[in-house]
Amino acid sequence: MRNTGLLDASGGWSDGVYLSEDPLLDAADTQLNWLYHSASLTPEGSYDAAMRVTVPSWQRVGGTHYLLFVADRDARLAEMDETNNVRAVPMELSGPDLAATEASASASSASPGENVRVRFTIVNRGTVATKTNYWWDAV
Ligand SMILES: [Ca+2]
Ligand SMILES: [Ca+2]
Repeated sequence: MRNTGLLDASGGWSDGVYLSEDPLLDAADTQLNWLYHSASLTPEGSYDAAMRVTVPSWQRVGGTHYLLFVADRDARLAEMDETNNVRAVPMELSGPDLAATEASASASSASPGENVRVRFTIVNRGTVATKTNYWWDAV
């Protein structure tokens, strides 16, 4: 993060890291972590920050997502320019992809109360294994 204004930035603010499906910060994005600053930052002063973030297990996967690095995430600091506070970095989110690939029934017609034997095949067409060992399929 860098202070490109003319005055010292002080008074405390926090930066955030968000996961987004687009490069813009909005209410749909998920905050992954944040960092509070209480030290002053002189003009052209900067600091490096490192943290660990976890992609939520319920996050929709597939396609390009973005990590959004947001200075002064809750706009506590009055700045010369409020439009340059977000840096978006693209990130591919991969996951499993269950697909029903084959299905058949022992009869093509049946009446109520009658038993029919059915078979089906589920394939993981995704790029990573499922994170859980159990789920329910239904016919
Ligand atoms: Ca967004
Ligand atoms: Ca700014």
